[in-house]
Amino acid sequence: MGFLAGKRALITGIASDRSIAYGIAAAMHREGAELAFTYQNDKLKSRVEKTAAAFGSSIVIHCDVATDESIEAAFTELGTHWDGLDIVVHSIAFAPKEQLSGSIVDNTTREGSQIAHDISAYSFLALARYAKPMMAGRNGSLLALSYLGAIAAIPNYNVMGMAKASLEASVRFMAADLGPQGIRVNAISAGPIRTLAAAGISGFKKMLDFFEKYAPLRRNVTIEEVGNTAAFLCSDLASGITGEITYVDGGWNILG
Ligand code: 0WD
Repeated sequence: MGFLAGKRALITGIASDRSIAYGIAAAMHREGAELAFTYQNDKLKSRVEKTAAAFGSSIVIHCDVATDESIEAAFTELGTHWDGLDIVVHSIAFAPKEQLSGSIVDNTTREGSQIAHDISAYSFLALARYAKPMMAGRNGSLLALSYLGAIAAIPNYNVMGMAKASLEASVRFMAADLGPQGIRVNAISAGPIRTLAAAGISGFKKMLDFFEKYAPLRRNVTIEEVGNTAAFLCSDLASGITGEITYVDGGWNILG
């Protein structure tokens, strides 16, 4: 029996089978969790349906985290399938592409900053608010995905670094807020992985090469490795861990 047997997990942020959320879904499925999925728009619907089917799920729900209405409707729909929820995975980020290169001071617009923070940071808190009633009394777990740009000035990551810093602060505040109700809140800070979202960051290929050359493990990490860590953090094996940012980056963040 897997270590997530009996757990129900809602997975957001699948855009392809290269998505980090796909690796997380695979690991959670392997460990015995029941899964439900959200998709952002009609373009992604059939792809997410296929993924869901591959992991034995038929629960595929629309959720664009840009609006509270969409989030609320998604949890209402989830409630028609499940009477409780143990895990929510937030694997979502977005900033307009032109915000992710060059001078942060010259290029970051007020609107670009608002969008990046809204979709990439605030939405984690918004998901938690609507998930909370379904998670009551179940030792639930919320998980978000972050990146080193939250704490270091990585070239071109720019406004997304600001948003990830906000996301990591949210993890700590949410953990303090929800801990008394038995809900844990954590994030994984993953090393660079070639996904659709990553393609929007200029110089990304160079970053992958750099990691391979200099990270302590001398290679890049995989969505399977992030998935395994996510499964652990959201399981009862990690019952004493909350408010933490766990690095799955081949050790890159320890380098001076
Ligand atoms: O190197 C990487 N790929 C890293 C990614 C390193 C460290 C962290 N991360 C983070 C990302 O910042 C993000 O938070 O992992 C998370 C997942 O990213 P991913 O797996 O790299 O990217 P992708 O496969 O593109 O999935 C992200 C998805 C979106 O995909 P696209 O490419 O279509 O923008 O986030 C979803 C969307 O499906 N998304 C939304 N979902 C609901 N509502 C929204 C939205 N408004 N906006 C984007």
